[in-house]
Amino acid sequence: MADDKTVELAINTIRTLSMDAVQQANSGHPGTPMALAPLVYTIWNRVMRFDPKDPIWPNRDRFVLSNGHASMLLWSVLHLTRTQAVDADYENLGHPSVSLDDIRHFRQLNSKAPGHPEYHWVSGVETTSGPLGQGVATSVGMGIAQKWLTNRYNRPGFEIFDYNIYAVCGDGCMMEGVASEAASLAAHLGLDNLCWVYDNNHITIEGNTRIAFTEDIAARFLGYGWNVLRVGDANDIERIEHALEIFRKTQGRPTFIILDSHIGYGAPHKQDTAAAHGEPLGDEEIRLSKRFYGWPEDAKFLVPDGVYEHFAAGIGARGAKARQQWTALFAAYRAKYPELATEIDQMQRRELPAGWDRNLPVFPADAKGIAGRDASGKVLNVLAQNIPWFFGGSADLGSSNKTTLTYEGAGDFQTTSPGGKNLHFGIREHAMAATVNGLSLSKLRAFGATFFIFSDYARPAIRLSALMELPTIFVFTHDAMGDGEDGPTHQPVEHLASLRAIPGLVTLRPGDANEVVEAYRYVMQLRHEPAVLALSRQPLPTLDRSKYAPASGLARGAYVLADAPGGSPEVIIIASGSEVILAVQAHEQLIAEGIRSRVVSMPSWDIFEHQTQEYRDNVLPPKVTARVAVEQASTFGWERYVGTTGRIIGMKTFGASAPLKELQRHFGFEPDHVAAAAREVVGRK
Ligand SMILES: Cc1ncc(C[n+]2csc(CCOP(=O)(O)OP(=O)(O)O)c2C)c(N)n1
Ligand SMILES: [Mg+2]
Repeated sequence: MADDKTVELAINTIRTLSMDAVQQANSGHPGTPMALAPLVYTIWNRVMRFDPKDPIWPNRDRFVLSNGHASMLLWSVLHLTRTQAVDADYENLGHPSVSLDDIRHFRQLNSKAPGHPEYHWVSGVETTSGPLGQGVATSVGMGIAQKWLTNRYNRPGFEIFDYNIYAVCGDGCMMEGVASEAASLAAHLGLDNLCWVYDNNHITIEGNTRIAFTEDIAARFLGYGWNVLRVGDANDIERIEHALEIFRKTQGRPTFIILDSHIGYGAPHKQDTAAAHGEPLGDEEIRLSKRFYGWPEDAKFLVPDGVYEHFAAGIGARGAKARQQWTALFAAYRAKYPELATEIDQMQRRELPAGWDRNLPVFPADAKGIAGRDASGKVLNVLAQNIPWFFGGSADLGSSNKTTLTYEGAGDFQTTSPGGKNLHFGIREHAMAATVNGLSLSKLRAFGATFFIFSDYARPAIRLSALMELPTIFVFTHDAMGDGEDGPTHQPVEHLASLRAIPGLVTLRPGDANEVVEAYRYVMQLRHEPAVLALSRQPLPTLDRSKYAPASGLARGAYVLADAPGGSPEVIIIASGSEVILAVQAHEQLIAEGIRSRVVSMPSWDIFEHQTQEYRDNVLPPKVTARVAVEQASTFGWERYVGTTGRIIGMKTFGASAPLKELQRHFGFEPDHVAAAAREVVGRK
C-alpha cells in the first residue's frame, strides 16, 4: 500500500485542481470538492472496480455525483485516473476523457470539464446531475437494473454482473422530494447494491441548514429501512473505507453513510461558510489554503510527481485486473450460453434482437374502435416478450394505463423476484422517471407510466432523459378530457406544448390503434432519444386503412390521411390523437359539399420537423393557407402550422368536470364545429 504521504498528495491534488479551476473560470463550487476529496479518493482508488481504460465495461461499479455542482471532484478524478474517452458508438477514442487542459478550461465552451456532470458529453460520467436529487434518484434505477441483470444473466460459476452503485449527495439532494421517493423505493426493493454517501456539512447557499433543514436524517433513513452508518470525520479515509466495507457486506437493504464534513476544508476564512459553496475562493485564500495543505503556494494546476502513478497502481491496477478476469469469464460464458451473451452484446449497444417486432397487432377497421391505452397494452405485451430486456411499470396506475405485462411468466419485480418485468413504482412519478433514466443508463430498455396530467410530476427527469439522449419511454394515458368526470385537475391542457418544447424529446399522440402500433415501432428503434406517448383513455374508431392512408405514415411525424380529389386541397385540417376522427368526419362532410379538404394526421411535431422541406411542403403545401388545427390541448404553438389566418380548435382554459360527450360539445370538439371552421377559412360559410 502507498505511504501516507502519497495518499495525502493525491487527495490534495484533487483539492487544489478544484480550487484552481474554479478560480480560473471565475465561477464554480470549490468548497465541496475540498471537503470531499478524501471520500472520492477512497471510493475511486481503494474500493471501486472501474477500469479507466474502458469506462463502459458492463460490470464496472457505478459512481454518481448527485451534488453535481461539485463537478470538479469528478473532473479531477477522471483526469488523474486517466479515464479514456469513448464515443456514441461505444468506440474507445484513444485519448483521455478529461485532460488537464480541459480542467484549465473548466466551464468554458467545448471543455470536457463543464459546470456540471454531463453524461452525453464526458466519458466516465454515469449520469447527468446538477438538478439536486436527480442523481441519487437515478441511482435507484441503476440498482434495480443490476438486480435484474444479475438475475437474468448470472449462472453458477458465472457472476457476469455483480457491480455496486455509489452515489454522493449533499443537503440539497436530501431536501428534494425526489430523493425521498427514491429512497423509499430503494429500501422497499432491498437494493443492497446501492450506497449513498451524504455530505453532512450543514451548509447550503443561504447559510447554515438550521434555517430550513433540521430533521433527524438518520431516523428518516432508518425509517425507510436503510442501513445507516456514520463517519464523523470526512478526512478519516480509514473510517470511510471501513464504512464502505460494511456496505458491501450488508444484505437486503441499501446503505446510507452520513459523512460529517467541513465545506471549504483548509480555507482559513471560508471553511464552514456558505461563501465556500459557489464562488471562487480568491487568490489570497487559495494561497493560504495551499499553505495549510503544505502545497507550493503559487503552483497552479499542479499534479505532483507520483500522483498519476498512484492512481494507476490503485484503481488502474484493480480495475484492469477485474476487467480482464471478467473478459475471460465472459468468453467462457459466451461458449456455454451463446444466446445470453448475444443479448448482453446487443443490449450494450442499444440494438434490438432479431424478430423484435414480430406479432405486433394489426387492428381491423372498426367504428367503435379501441382506446389508445388498450392498443398500447397489447403492443407492450408483445414487445416485452420479443425483447427480453424491455420492461417497465406504472406509478400505481398499471390497470388504468394498461401497462401491466400480463403474459405468462412476466411477473412482478420485487426483492424476492428480481426477474419480474412489472415494476411497481408506487405513487412516485418523479422517482419513477429518474429510475427509468437509471435503467436506461444501465442499457435496459425501460418505460414508465402514469396519467398524462401527472407528467408534470415527472418532468424534471424527462428533461434529463432528453439532455442525456437516453431512449427512455414514457407512456402517458388519459391524454386529454377522456376522463371527463374527474374534472380539470385530471385533464391535461398545456402538457403537450410543454413537452414539445423539450429539445430532443419525441412526443407522439397517435390517432387510432394502428397509429399506436406504428408509434411503438418508431420509438423502439430510437437509440438516443426519449419518447412520450400520449394515449387516449376512451375508445377511438380504428380507421379503415384501405380507404385512408396507411398508419405507417406516422414515422414521418405527419402525413396526408385523407385527401381532396386529385390531391389539390383548398383547405387542410390538421389533427392529432382523438381529434383525428373529428377531422375525418368533417372532411367527409366538406367533400360531400364540394369543398376540397385534406386531413393531415400529425401525431408528432418533432418527427415532422425532422423531415425534408420537400416532404413537409408536400404534406402542408405553402400555398394552401386555409388551415384548421384541432387538438384537445392548449392552442399554444399551433400558429406555426396554421399561420396567422388559420383557425385553432383547442383549449384556452382548463377543462371541467362532466361526462366526456358534454365536454366535447361544450369545448367545440365536434365534427360540425371543425367543418364550420374549415368553411370559414375557405370563405364558404
Ligand atoms: C433542484 C435544484 N434546486 C436548486 C439548485 C441550486 N443549487 C445548487 S447547489 C445548491 C445548494 C446545495 O446545498 P448542498 O447540497 O448542501 O451543497 P453544498 O453547498 O453543501 O455542497 C442549490 C440550492 C439546484 N442545483 N437544483
Ligand atoms: Mg451542504
